[in-house]
Amino acid sequence: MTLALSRKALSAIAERVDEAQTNGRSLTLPTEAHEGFDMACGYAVQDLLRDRWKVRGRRLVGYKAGLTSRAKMAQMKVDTPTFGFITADMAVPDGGICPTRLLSRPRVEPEIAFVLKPDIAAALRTEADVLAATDFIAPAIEIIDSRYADYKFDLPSVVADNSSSARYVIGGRPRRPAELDLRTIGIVVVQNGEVVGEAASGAVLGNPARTIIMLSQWLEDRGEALEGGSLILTGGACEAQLVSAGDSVCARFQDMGDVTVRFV
Ligand code: OOG
Ligand code: MG
Repeated sequence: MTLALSRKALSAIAERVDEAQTNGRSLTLPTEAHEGFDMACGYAVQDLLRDRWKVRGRRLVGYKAGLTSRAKMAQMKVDTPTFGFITADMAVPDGGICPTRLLSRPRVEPEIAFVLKPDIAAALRTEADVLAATDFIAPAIEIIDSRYADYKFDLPSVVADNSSSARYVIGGRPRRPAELDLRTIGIVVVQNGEVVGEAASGAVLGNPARTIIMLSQWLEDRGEALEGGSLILTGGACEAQLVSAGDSVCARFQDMGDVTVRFV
């Protein structure tokens, strides 16, 4: 496939995104700076970013999907889910502390996380395939960040910014898939003692397992395959909330326990 930008131009963008992510700096949108920057360019930058991370020894542990719920699509004014990669060093322990110094505009969102079994089928096409391939499901808070100044947002640029990934907290009480009805888990987000978000797990594509089907298909289309053991964040179930130093956030998941994080 021919891309609208040269490999050199895409590498230069990946370098700038990497620098902004590492140091909490702001960038202009690639779509404003480069004529023709589209989704294919966004994913090409994301791949280059992943290569840079690997060279630095950052360990990839799985994937994130974004914009999989109506609430998130409406909040960000888009209608297409996106994907990204997550690494071991993005994890914050449950009940732990998340420094904000290297984040630009952190936001939190509650997500259902899946951890796949070590050996899984090459392609997961149905909900039953996903559940059979799942080791356990855990509640999560994703801490997203955008490196683009003034909250500017468009899909190709966000994809180049690894779908706004920054940190994640996995916690609560992990459950086996057979113990849950993934369409109806109640989720409440509490920030500094106030309820700021509510959803049912089915807000994510009717059933967050469908995120994994989409992810599996997306990987297959690009000649890759979902790896056994992957951790997958299935997408925010309700609107993301801005956070800053001093905030405490707790996401309460029905029958799955709480996930908490404090920002400093
Ligand atoms: C894009 C990332 C979206 C989700 O769960 O919907 C995402 C953004 O909102 O900046 O992670
Ligand atoms: Mg998310």
